[in-house]
Amino acid sequence: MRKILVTGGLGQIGSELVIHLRNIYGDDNIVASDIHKNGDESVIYGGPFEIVDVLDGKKTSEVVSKYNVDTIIHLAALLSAVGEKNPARAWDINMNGLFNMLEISKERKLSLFTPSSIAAFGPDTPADNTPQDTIQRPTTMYGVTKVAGELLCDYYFKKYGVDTRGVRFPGLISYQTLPGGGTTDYAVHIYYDAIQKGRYTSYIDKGTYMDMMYMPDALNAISTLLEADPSKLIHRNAFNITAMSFEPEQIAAEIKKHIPNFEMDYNVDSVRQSIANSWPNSLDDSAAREEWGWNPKYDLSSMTKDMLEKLRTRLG
Ligand code: AKB
Repeated sequence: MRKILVTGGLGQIGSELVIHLRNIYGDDNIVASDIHKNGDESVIYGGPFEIVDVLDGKKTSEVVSKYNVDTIIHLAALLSAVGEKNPARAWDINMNGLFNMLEISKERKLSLFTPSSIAAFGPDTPADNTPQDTIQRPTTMYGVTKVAGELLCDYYFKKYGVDTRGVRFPGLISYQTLPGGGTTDYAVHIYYDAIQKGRYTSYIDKGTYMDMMYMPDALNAISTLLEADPSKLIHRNAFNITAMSFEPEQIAAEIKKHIPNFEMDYNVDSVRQSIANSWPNSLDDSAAREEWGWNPKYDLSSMTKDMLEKLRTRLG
């Protein structure tokens, strides 16, 4: 049975991934961690939890040793929009945090999963059906750290045999924990505002397509790739994966099917719009499908139905 340390365990992905992994591997085998606690009643604290700053390699290594961890899932990172506000901090956390996790993995012979992103692509990348192996010249600091991270993970695999694996996540949509500081966050906020206000002002412009995915598919992607047969993996860092691609008008139209009075207008944010413009419209995820059986369950329609139901229950 694996013993997994999850960094960024209270973030948008981490808070749901920890529960998903505890259901698979057992509560005691998943050590959640984050830089600080966040809400005393969090269900995460039902199993092992440690305060871990990924910039502190020594402390992280002690936690790995304390729990006999054999796998790190490294999620702690700054996202695209917040990274543009503070590029130096994005570089520090995203690169030095990952470097520390790779060094610990090398020394202690651990496996390491860390996500890359559609942000690893840039304006020179073919925007439609973006291939697995293609031009990667991103124009955000977040994207730069994601490409460098992919290369670094490949380096540790080839040079030291560290079992590194990763996916390029699109925008992730979920109802438990809000994302913090991304460009794709509009596709989460729109559901909250639809229920609470019946209207939404989009900071992403009409006609801007980006890849997206519902959180249950993202969680399955991580647990499936983690257990995938290594002999079948031609790629490792990192696989294109996607579940849907849409623009704001399409998500609004889907919400209107459930909330007929819902209305949307636009107040475009130039920073996040230019980031979105530099990213692909839709990814080709055939390598992930072929090499480890990637097969998402949710499309825009089934996701919208589930999101609205779950959020109505949560928000009352
Ligand atoms: C962001 O918008 O920064 C993230 C991502 C696509 O990596 N959601």
